[in-house]
Amino acid sequence: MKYTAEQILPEALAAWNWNGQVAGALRYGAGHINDTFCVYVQDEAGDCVRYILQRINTNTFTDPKGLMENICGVTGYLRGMIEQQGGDAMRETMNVVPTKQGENYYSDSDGGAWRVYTFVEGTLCLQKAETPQDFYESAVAFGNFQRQLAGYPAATLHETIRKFHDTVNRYANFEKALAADVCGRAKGIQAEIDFVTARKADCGYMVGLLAEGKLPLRVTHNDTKLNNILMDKATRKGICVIDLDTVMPGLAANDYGDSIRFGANDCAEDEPDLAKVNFSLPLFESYTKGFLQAAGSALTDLEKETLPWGAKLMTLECGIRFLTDYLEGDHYFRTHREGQNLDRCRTQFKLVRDMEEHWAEMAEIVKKYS
Ligand code: ADP
Ligand code: GN1
Ligand code: MG
Repeated sequence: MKYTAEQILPEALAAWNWNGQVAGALRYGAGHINDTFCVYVQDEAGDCVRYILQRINTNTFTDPKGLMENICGVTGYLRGMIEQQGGDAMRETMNVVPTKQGENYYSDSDGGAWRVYTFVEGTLCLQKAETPQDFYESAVAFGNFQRQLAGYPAATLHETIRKFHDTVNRYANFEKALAADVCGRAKGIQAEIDFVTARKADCGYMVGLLAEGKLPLRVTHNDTKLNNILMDKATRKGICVIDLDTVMPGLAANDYGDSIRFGANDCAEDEPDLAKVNFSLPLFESYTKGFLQAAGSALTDLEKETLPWGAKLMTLECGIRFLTDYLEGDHYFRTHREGQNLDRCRTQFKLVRDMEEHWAEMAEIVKKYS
């Protein structure tokens, strides 16, 4: 992809039959990977209808065809379940809008891939929980998502990013980036390097249990940030799980853990002032309660017992990924300022340290709701 998303946008817009006049398309959301736009269409009655148009990052997701097959498969399956239960499938799962050619995505002249979803109206997408109840509701939504997909034929899913949550592999990538030090940034980050190195053995804990056959592979979301849930504005319940690019077989504790990483604190992921970065046990408890209520009956004892490990390792892994990207010159995660990936890494490591200090309490809370 040579061009910016804005440069290709007119070509992409022309690939769909919009049900009216396109009034404009503006950047939307706060994702780190894809380019997201909101498209405003004026329909025959003069009303504005919104759509989500996204350029899939094909540097990250090299097989957009397989990825879209996953999304259509999973959302089709969920649609069946939602309808059976008398729900509204236009709001409770994503709906892909086909191109003029009837395809589920459009390949542009620059090697990019674009897709359109109907906009789920009447919802909120929070960057931070405003109350513990919000966080609880997001846990119920992610827990339900996992339970609903328990019967999905996992073998038909494409692995959209290989070794996505293989923490050992993430550690190895960090070591390679450190050895290469292409930007000469290693000299300023000795404390972070020491932090990671001291936790090398930890990186293998969950991967090891999986390899030994002690933990099962499940159909998981793999990117369970709070901003990947749409909440109903009126009821504030999590109604639609979005960002399904990384739905793949994975560990239940990783879905749980990635939510804790992002949401069990009251700071931004890239907060530069570490004094403001604190792991919150009350939020941890809210999420744990919701997740176990929704998905707990489907989990084994060891899956439940290792939930704190999921929280710690998803946080450590994400910090390692931010640090690796910083060393490599910020080519993976979208950045808006100098040093942003290093700030992101530091918040994650501070949270890991806090979790280590509260390890016994975390285990107690998980036990209470198991
Ligand atoms: P990324 O992979 O870059 O995080 P997402 O798929 O999460 O991209 O989309 C980015 C943002 O766009 C979301 O956080 C949400 O605010 C909004 N969004 C995505 N899909 C929809 C939808 N179908 N309806 C309403 N908002 C959406
Ligand atoms: C990315 O796409 P987005 O912003 O939802 C990343 C996640 C990270 C997250 C950190 C495909 O998620 O793995 O945890 O940033 N997604 C991918 O905020 O790498
Ligand atoms: Mg997202």
